[in-house]
Amino acid sequence: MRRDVCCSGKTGWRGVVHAYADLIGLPDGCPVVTLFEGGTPLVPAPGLARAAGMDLDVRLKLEGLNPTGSFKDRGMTVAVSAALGEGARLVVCASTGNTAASAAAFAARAGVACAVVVPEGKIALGKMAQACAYGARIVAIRGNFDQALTAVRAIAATGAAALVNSVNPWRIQGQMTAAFEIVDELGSAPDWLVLPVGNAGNITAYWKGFREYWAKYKALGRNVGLPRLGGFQASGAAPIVRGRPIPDPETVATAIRIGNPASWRTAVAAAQESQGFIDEVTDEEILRAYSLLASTEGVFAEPASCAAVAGMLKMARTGRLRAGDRVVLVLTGNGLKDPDTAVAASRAEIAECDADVDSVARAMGL
Ligand code: AN7
Repeated sequence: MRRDVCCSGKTGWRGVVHAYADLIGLPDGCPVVTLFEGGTPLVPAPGLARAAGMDLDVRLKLEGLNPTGSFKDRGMTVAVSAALGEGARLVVCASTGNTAASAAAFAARAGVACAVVVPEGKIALGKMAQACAYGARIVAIRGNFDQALTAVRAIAATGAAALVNSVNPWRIQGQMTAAFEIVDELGSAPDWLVLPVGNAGNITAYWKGFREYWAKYKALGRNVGLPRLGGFQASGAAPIVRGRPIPDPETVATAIRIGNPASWRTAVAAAQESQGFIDEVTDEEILRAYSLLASTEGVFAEPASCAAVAGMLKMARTGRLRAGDRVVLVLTGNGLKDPDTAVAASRAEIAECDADVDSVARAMGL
């Protein structure tokens, strides 16, 4: 099915299930719970190419512009629709924050209950605010994401609730649509797709999406190509890079503070089959990229997303990129999700002054 609108032209856009129904494959008659997610812009980033010191065509896939501010909405519309179609009364997830916000929003819209299990004290403020506002039951465990996921998997296995983490295949079906949009917009796959890796569902979904689109167009006599995938973990939470689970993951990028990714195997396969790789960036590199992105491109993405920006700069430094390469960076979450890190990482000085015109002018440096 061809989409009837361009993905950055919002007129008539009704979300990813309507746009890509044939490829997502929800059963006929399944209710569609949508907030008109997806259709996010692909914005050129010449300042990042300059920072990389190379002639690159860098584009930013702004997933932070989804309805709850992250890419999770693409998969959640499908997973919650399927759960509703199967008669679920309760959806549950483990989360570092964004999955919880998205699940809570779509559950509210579907009229089903939602419980989210999060690591206590390690959720960015905006994400917690969302889960509260959407009315989810919030369970904060004294433990990490991996332990939260183990708990909700066991609970869902009893049949008490529908699990909407990315181990639910409907999540992957929805998240594939970001790959479709990129190919629709560019006319072919980019040379590289660079993204953060946490629980590893998204890199799995992108690779499945690029492959399915390639096959679909091949059958029509057109080769849209395949990208190489560059996945980046945070150094303190880099189990795939180390080749073993990390029992106590730690990183400023709390979204990807995950020590034993559920989709580990499919993430490694995606990197290998695409002739790409999974590597790491340090918290220092992530925070430097975070400031650079906002101050040079005017794009505010949360720290985990900036692992992709830091990763692209590392790729340029280490000779992985060639002049002329077209590189898409997936900015998975909105910067407003984590205001505490924004304020802490900023060197901005706030000039306080009296309210008269002269004082204001002086404070402005005039
Ligand atoms: C902004 O919300 O795992 O590799 O529980 O929020 O598909 O896990 C979030 C993950 C990247 C990593 N960027 O994606 C959760 C959760 C942001 C994220 C990732 C997440 P995956």
